[in-house]
Amino acid sequence: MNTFYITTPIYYVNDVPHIGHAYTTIAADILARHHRQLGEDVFFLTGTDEHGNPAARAAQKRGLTPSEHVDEMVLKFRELASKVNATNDFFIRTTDPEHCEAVQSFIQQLYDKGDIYLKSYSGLYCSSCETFYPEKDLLDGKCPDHGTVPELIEEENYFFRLSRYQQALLDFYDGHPDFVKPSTRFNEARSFIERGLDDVSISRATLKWGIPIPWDQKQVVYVWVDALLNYITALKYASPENLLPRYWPANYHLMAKDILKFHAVIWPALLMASGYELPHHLFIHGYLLMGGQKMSKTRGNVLDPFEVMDKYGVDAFRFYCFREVTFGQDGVISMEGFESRYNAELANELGNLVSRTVAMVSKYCDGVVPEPGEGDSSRFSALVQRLGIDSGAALANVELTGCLESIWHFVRTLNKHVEDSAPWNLAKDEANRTQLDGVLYELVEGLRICALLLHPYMPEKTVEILRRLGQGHGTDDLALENAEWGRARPGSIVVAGEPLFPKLV
Ligand code: ME8
Repeated sequence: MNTFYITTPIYYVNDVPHIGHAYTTIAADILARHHRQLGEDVFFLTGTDEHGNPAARAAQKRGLTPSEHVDEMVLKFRELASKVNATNDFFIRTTDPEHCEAVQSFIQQLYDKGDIYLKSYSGLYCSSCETFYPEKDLLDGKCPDHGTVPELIEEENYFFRLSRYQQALLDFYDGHPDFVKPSTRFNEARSFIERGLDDVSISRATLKWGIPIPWDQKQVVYVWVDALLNYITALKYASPENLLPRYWPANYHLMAKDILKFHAVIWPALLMASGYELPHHLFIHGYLLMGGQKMSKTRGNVLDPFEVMDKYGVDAFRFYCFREVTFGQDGVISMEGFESRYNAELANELGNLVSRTVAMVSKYCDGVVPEPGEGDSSRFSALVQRLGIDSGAALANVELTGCLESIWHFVRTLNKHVEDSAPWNLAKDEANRTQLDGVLYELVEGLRICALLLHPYMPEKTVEILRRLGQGHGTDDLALENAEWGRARPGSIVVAGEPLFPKLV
């Protein structure tokens, strides 16, 4: 059986989660659900990055110990994952003792091998990014990401011989042109490596809140090394079985471009140094913007995902995020945009089509899904075959918006079919019976297929659509191999109900 291992970044717990975190988690969940529908053995990992400066500072501000602070904050991140209906197989915390031990043994191995050495260092450090910046990379002397002035830090640190892996990284990039997607990000990462790699500090001497360096307890492991390793350590203790041989290398690490460099340069070098295979792909998505600026905790322009989901429903939120902004690009989201798409597409085009279909089967067929009758099956069969190919290819390439676009095209085709065939006119004359049955079957069958394809995006509403259409909605029924024309069960009973997406006024 094919395996599919997908990860989100592990999120910082210096503040409560925001929509950007929900976005990446939902994207990973869509892919995890899709690969499960393909019958693959999926492992989906998310979690929290709990060590380092920002968490320690946030704790201090609140008059708590770092431990107390992170134990409280992690609840919000777990709540977010469950609120967005994420089907993650494990939730890693970098404060898990198993993770800490695995990190220590990983870096001990690199130290023993001579890939880590001690050096005095001074540099400009942005403690929000947890990274040193060469002066040339600053904008007006400020961090390009946070707009804050970095501090000058001088200390004796352990360094990882990143420079040693420059050529191996370039060779790897050349042999794996789809390692980083989209390709613009690949080029960005490759040219960064090509410009030359300096060794990187992998420990902090002034910070206490971290994993102690095993051979020098006065220092802690640099939070980024601690964090990146989660993708491997989690597999070792997520279950009693060591899952590493089963799922590593990861198929996709998802993230936004803010953390590309760590994943595209330091992570593969660390893996090479320790003899692990490299992940198959990194997929770098864009930023969700509100009013033209990246949302971030430091800037304070965040939108509360809990509030949005409470007000509009989880599935509508999941749908909107990937419908509105092309996955991979930056895009603006807004309440106005949400409400107009919700009404036009979810309430009218999808919800109303389900209601009308159920109402017509109730009225003209006593609620029983008719036999295919005399209809337009060959046209629909061809359309659905094409749709299956297009939507599958899009998701294989992580084009979450492209896939949704092709499904929505079909939703519109079905709406047009209702208008063109006008079942209410056919019903006026019993002579049109088989034709009427054909149209109603096509609507039920078309919607059943839409529900299967939309399932990763809207897991709850699509199950409800199948239930209303009298169609199977268990795990086996949701398998993508059933997204083939002609598998709807005639003779089953449709169920009327409240509007699936009540119109917003
Ligand atoms: O960077 N739009 O954690 P973090 C889209 N702990 N996605 C966004 C976003 C936005 N406006 N804002 C955040 C860290 N994200 C490290 C990661 S991984 C080994 C360690 C998402 O809490 C996006 O996935 O700052 C981004 O890469 C991530 O949250 C950063 O989360």
